[in-house]
Amino acid sequence: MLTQEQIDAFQIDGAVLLKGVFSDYVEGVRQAIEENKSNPSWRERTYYPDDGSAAFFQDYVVWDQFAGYRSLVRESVMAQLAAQLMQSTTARMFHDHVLVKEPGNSIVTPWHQDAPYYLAEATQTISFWVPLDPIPRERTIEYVAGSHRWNKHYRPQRFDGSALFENDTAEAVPDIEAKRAELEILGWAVEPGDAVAFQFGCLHGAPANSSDSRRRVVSFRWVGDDAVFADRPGPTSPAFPDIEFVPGQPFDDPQFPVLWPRADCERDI
Ligand SMILES: O=C(O)CCC(=O)C(=O)O
Repeated sequence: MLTQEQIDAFQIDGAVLLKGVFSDYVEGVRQAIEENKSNPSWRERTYYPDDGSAAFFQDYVVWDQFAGYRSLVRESVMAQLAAQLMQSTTARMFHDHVLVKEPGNSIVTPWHQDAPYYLAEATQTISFWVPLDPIPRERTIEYVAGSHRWNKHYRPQRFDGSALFENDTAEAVPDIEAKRAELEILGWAVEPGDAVAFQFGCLHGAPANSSDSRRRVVSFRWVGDDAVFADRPGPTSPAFPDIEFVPGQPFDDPQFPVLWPRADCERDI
């Protein structure tokens, strides 16, 4: 399904657009978002902007609780694409992140990397950022091409600008807006059911939703063969307080199932 150019783009740039790969799952995921908003998990973190503009709903680790998310994760080609793009023999589901910017929501997703605040550490990582609404180029997520290869873990902040870890001495994220002309910034207009696949270490950010349409997105995170438990300076985001782990040990827990190769793949041969 994937071309070598797409695999190379993911490996070299850290982000690649995949057109229409999940189109068959759009209605199910839209329905799951409504069910999820009515029944959020304990990890839900919705921002209500001070300026009174509409909410930015976020929830995490709900992929196996709502049928529309679950069928996309378990039944679509996502696990196989993850393995191919990561160049890994396995694809392990890590978690999901639901990101709904309601019409007019003024929150800009700041430039950041995901890797510094995750429970997993790996070179084989991938998120599929899956839009459920059309998003034009000027309002879509953007990436700094190649930044996953800078060998940096910048200091993580929450999307409201607050520090994620207390007393974190890591370097702050550079001022990407000021450096736009020097960097290669990637971003694509997207349609429901497209996906942008990107590495956990790739710097990314997204504009506010200045439109009168919703901007519904779910990101699905996966890791490959080389994932281990990470040592972070505080609780990770999302947090997994019930998991006892040893940093550096293989990233293995029933909450993170290996979905590629598929258990039923004999039937596909
Ligand atoms: O959609 C957004 O606003 C940000 C998404 C993001 O940071 C992610 O999926 O890691």
